[in-house]
Amino acid sequence: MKDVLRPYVPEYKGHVTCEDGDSMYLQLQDLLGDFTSPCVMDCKIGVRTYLEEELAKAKEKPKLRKDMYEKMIQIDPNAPTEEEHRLKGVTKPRYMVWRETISSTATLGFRIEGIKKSDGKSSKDFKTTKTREQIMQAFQDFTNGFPHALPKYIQRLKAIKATLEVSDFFSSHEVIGSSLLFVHDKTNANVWLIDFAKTLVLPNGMSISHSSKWIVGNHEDGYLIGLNNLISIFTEMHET
Ligand code: 4IP
Ligand code: ADP
Ligand code: MN
Repeated sequence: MKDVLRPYVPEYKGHVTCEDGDSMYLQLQDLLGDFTSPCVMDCKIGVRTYLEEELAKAKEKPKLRKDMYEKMIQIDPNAPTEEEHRLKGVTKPRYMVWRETISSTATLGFRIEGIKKSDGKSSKDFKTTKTREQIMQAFQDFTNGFPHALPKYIQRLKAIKATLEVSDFFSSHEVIGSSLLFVHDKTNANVWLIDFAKTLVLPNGMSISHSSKWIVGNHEDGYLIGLNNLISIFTEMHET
């Protein structure tokens, strides 16, 4: 709330303690509050979707995730190696990297997680939406019938980019698994940064570019790679 990014995130309304006395949750502004029958899209930003610490843990003590193996074979029965088939499990980084490469995350620095249209129909069926053309098709479908949305989205994404470039919060944090939430209705369109569960302060005063290649230990997240590609794709759609 103290950073220049404040206008681009939901307002923090404090912590609430649950009746059990043990758990707490954050209260945040409802970003859909000012919309009527909104269309909503969640895009997960960045080229990496897991923490370096999760990678270190998996290397030290590989824990096999049966649930992730199951999710993997549901999409592609040939994705696991022979050994993974035998063990009926994969490590978390193995699953997360696989998800990154079958989607647009690894190449474009973002992926579509889900879309809800104004009629209430929603889809999370974007796990293999990978190419620029496939993404553009999905964005076209999302904004179809709402011509004012494209220029508003482009303008807002550019403002987000300009603000990220001067944000102390952004330069001092790695932003993993965070999303941009796109919302439009008949009259309005807006984008916000959400989901900071895996946004961590960088170790000892370190700073990252958010745009150079990630190698183990450099903490780069590729956030600006994804944002630049989003701006480029929306701009191309608007011009054609
Ligand atoms: C999910 O995979 C998402 O990547 C989750 O991220 C992630 O939670 C889950 O890890 C992983 O299983 P699918 O989307 O393929 O189901 P998000 O919550 O942002 O959607 P984390 O907490 O790592 O981001 P596990 O370890 O929670 O299962
Ligand atoms: P997680 O990914 O851990 O489930 P998120 O913070 O990404 O948690 O929230 C999940 C979904 O909830 C988002 O995709 C979005 O649709 C919705 N959401 C999150 N925060 C808000 C908010 N402040 N206002 C309205 N909807 C929100
Ligand atoms: Mn999320």
